[in-house]
Amino acid sequence: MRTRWAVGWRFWAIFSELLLIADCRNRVLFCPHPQPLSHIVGEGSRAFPLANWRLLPCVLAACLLTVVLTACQPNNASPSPAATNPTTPPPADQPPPEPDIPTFRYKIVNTYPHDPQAFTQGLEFHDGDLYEGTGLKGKSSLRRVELRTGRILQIHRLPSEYFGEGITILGDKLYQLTWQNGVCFVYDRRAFRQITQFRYDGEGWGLTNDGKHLIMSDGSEVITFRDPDTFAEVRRITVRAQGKPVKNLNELEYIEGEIWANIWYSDIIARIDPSTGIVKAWVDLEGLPVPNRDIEAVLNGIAYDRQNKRIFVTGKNWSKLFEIELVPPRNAAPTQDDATR
Ligand SMILES: [Ca+2]
Repeated sequence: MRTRWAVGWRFWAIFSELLLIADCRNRVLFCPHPQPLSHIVGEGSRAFPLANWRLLPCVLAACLLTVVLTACQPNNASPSPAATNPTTPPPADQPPPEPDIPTFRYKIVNTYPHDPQAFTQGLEFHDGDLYEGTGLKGKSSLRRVELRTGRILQIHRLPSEYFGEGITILGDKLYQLTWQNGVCFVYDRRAFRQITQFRYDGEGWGLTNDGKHLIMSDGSEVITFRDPDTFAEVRRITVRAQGKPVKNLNELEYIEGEIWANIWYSDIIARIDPSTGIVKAWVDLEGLPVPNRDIEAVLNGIAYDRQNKRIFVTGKNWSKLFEIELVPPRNAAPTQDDATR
């Protein structure tokens, strides 16, 4: 605004000077322009404005020019507030693009027998034995199994209305989800005696723990962390790979700071960052030698022996259970898998 006034004032000064020049040429008094100004104001001018109407077009042109230039003058001297104090926030920091997700393969280290009648929904290794939860109404159970022989050492059968799902051991307690019954049973780990039970909304699929919280899947891309004393949800993550949700997360295992999750109806395990939900790697178990495998006999069991860093996998009604080592993809950077091989 100040610049516009300055421009207007400048042209008003020129206009006034023209008046003065005209007056000078007529009165020759106090004239600041000793040279002839006929080229500016014209020959034979007289006292302006009333004395010399021939100067009128020039004056009007000067006024018009003043208005036009004032209107068009860029207001450089008074930058808009937006220029000095931008109200538009800078672009939010974009998360760095996720690198390509490496896919690990596997090597079979050992093969063990597995009950082909076990519709496996949960698997865990603890103190030298396997613990297994099985599903289907009327066939659901909780088992302790000898690894080497596959022999059932201890079993608790669920009432026929319950469809058993994932299991996990935390402290002296063993937790078992149900699929659509909305009930989590809590047992004494040694006696398989029920201590209590919790209710929850939605479906129960996989269960594991990080030593502090229960970690639960429900078939979606969401994993919830729950208080082991109340089963209340503490936090949740949404599992994504390259920005896209990964659904059908099923049986879970917590391995060296990662959540491993079977993806239902596939031979793929997602290795998930528990703080962000981002899939850090895949494990492709295609080709495991499972005889008589029908469409429902999907991969659905991961167990980890923390003391000896052994990984076990099996599936629904599989007659075998495999101990595997991971085989990294070519050019893969060294990872913690070196510790689990
Ligand atoms: Ca497991």
